[in-house]
Amino acid sequence: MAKIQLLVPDIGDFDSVDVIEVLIQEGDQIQLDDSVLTLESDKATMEVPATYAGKVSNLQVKVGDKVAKGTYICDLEVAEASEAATPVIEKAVAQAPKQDTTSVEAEVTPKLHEQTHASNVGLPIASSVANTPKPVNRQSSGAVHHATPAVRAFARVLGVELTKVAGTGSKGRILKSDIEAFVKSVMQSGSTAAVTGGSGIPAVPIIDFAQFGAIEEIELSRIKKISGKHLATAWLNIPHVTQFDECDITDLEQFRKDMKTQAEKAGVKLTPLVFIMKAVVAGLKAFPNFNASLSPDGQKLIRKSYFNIGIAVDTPNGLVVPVVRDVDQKSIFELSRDLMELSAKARDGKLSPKDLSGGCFSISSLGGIGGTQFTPIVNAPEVAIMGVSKAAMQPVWDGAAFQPRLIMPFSVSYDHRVIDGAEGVRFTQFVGQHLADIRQLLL
Ligand code: CAO
Repeated sequence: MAKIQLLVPDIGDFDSVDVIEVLIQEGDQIQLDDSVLTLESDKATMEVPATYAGKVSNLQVKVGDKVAKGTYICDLEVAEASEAATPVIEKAVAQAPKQDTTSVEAEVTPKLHEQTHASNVGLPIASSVANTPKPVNRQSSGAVHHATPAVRAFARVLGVELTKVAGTGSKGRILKSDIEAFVKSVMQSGSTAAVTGGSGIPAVPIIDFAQFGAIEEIELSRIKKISGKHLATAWLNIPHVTQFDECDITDLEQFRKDMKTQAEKAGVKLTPLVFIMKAVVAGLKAFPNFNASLSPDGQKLIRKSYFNIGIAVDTPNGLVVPVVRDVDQKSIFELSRDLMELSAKARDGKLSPKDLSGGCFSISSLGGIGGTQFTPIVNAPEVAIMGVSKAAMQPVWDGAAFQPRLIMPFSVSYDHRVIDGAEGVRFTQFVGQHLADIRQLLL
């Protein structure tokens, strides 16, 4: 038996594509051409086929990963006969990560290499010998269900698990009409047992609202679709805790007003947000766990020594989070200018991928609108986000009398795998104190 590394083949111009489905699991016996992954880019959904029949081991890829040509998917234990009969690409072998399997690549028969040169199809190789894989009963293994990407996408939209659907197409392939029939039967029976919202969670029941009155269907904007998926991913993957706090920004507000003319001369409009960005950076320096991301395997913390802050911007088409870079190195006026430019670009739909990448920590400010507190969703793979609400005058006891002070409520949601509660509240206290006395930002 040969052990073969299955890699992602050439997938066109994409160098980082989301894995939305892993259609195999360790121990599965799969057949040639069975789909092993479903990938989704902004433009298309595509399935990665297996170029060997064999037994899956050492599965490396999970839903949510990003893959590119050459990404190592898993090992396949294949029978010698199948190995010799199946096309492979030598180039792909060269790109494979160094594993035990690659060390035996030299043992691959010349015949196999000849086929490598002869073929433009397929995935990688390497070898060792063992038993012949048994044929797969894919439906019973629950791992692979024949359906085209369009049908899979359709099923996902409706929250239908393909394992529950009987395929009526050729070789049991699941057709769109099978999904429709399945949904119909679920609705008629009033059952939602087989309809899930992904990640195994129960989904909201499918209701035909038209039965209660007139309805209108409005397509979500592209931004809403993308941000919705990202928010749901973050919400499902991160154990969130939200710490509420408040700070006294009376002096900050006085300083901001004093600076108004100077700011206008510099062509910028000062809002509390730029001071908040500075205070957050001071907090990130004092509490570096907040300026970090978890490694994909969740075993390491990747701390960052740069300070780029994402700012949630409300646009007519939905929420976007452009990134202000190097906040630690910029003056208050420079930050105001960056903020004005980025929010204008966001509202005009002109943000570039660079404007949207590289953030360390995000701030969502609803302070210009209102509200007292809210629980922002961490912008994964960041580990924390600050939510800013509207400051209001409040009577504050100074030990002798009540004084009118401008109090700003804010919250910080964080990933509890990375940050403990005590550290969370120390961080909010630190940021609050720096906003209450902005002279500390000079230190
Ligand atoms: N308390 C009291 N007043 C505040 C405030 C606060 N925390 N924050 C801002 N303000 C004031 C500003 O000073 C300004 O008033 P003046 O004109 O009198 O100075 C006014 O509110 C409007 O501010 P702004 O919202 O235009 O500017 P900003 O710098 O505070 O925010 C931006 C910029 C782009 C973040 C904001 O316009 C925006 O889009 N906010 C919404 C973000 C969002 O939707 N978050 C939710 C994400 S989760 O769905």
